[in-house]
Amino acid sequence: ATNGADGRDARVGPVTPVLTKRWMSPRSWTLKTYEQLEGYTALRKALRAHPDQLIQLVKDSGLRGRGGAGFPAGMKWGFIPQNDGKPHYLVINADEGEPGTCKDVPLMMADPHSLVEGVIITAYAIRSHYAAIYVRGEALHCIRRVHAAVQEAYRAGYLGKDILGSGFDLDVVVHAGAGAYICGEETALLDSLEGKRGQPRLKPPFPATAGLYSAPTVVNNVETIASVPYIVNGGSGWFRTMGTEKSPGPKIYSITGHVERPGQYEAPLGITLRELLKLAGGMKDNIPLKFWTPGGSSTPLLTAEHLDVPLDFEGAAEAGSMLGTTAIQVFNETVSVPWAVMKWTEFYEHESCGKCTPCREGTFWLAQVLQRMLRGEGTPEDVETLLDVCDNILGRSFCALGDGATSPITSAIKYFRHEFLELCEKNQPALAGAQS
Ligand code: L3W
Ligand code: SF4
Repeated sequence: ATNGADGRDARVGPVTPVLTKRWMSPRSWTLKTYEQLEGYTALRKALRAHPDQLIQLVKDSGLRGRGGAGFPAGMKWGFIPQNDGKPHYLVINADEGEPGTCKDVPLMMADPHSLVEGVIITAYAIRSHYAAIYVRGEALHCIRRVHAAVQEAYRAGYLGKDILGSGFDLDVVVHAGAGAYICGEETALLDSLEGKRGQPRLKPPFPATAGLYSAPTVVNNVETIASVPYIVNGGSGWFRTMGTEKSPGPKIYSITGHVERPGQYEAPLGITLRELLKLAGGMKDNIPLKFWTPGGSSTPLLTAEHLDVPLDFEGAAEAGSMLGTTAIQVFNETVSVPWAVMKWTEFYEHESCGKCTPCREGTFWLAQVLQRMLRGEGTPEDVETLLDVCDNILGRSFCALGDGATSPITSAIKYFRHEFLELCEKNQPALAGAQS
């Protein structure tokens, strides 16, 4: 497929599985299957290279962080001081908790060794001898699976002392989170790993300068690190044949909601929702699309007008949203927008860590006002109140959670103000959202 919408970039490329290519193989999560399907060949190649060459390779590939922000991975690795004789850490953010996001857990369930191999190569590149994989606590099945893969890798000599006779040592621990969304924020995650209550730290300093135990630390998302072995084997040029100039490579889009076949769909960055819907079997029961999120509830929602937006970092931003985690949540015409927004807001109210006032108090009041509207007790002024509270959160909160909480509300009012006003004018309890 090509994005084809505006001819902006013809390099989106074919929908050829890369990250998901082993997912349908029998017992794809085992070391045996992984090794039969090129597993750990990239590690052997990487250990023969100089760490700096690997950092340059990832820089050249243009790989950008797959956790939401799209920061260039190679540049992040390059921030780690080299040959300083001090500890460096690699931490994998596997705390997948963004509403609608379901791509890292499936990846770890289906192909955990691609993550483990990526971890070893990355640790070698940044000269770290200790890595932690911080997995979302609710995903117990996933914690067990990644832990089993790490144990297999130890037994096979891919982890531990003198890996494959290279002289490089690495220990990896799998750490279970305790169910807080905020621990997906990288510095809260680091505090949690250190045994403290998970709350965001002031940035800068960024983790690359002062991270785990104040040592230089690379924090990367699961999908980012699982992409690394393919780049080592395929080369940066091959990686750049997929996706767009500024957002190269393949991506796992998770599609939930009113489509015929919800699930994970791998495609080059820059694919459009129109094309993804074809892969997902179209809209469920042919009921038309009303609104959707490109990357979880923290990314401003879009409408049926945006079906041809290229889903890469630039395309989503130009459309007034964000690529985020590529968690596409699709809602059809049966869904009340204010109802969906209220559910998301209740989530942010619950998950606000309470450290800063705009988010702690603001998310509480946003939920109160939305609940009042949905009970049929709102007034038209409540719409302005919502926008005013959002204005006092956005850019005034300590971390991205506060900003993210405003996205569904401000974007919903931008496109569907009439629905909020109608609710207030009818003054009767609204129907809960979709029936299915
Ligand atoms: C060194 C600098 N490092 C930036 C690093 C920084 C981080 C990365 C991106 O938020 C987004 C958020 C959510 N020197 C640096 C530097 N870095 N400048 O680059 O940093 P940043 O601050 O742009 O973003 P972030 O704090 O990582 C992530 C959005 O993703 N999101 C949420 C996703 C949720 C999950 C989950 O559930 N686990 O991923 C969805 O859209 O709103 O905007 O590593 O250290 N000068
Ligand atoms: Fe905590 Fe919210 Fe403030 Fe982030 S914005 S530090 S989640 S209270």
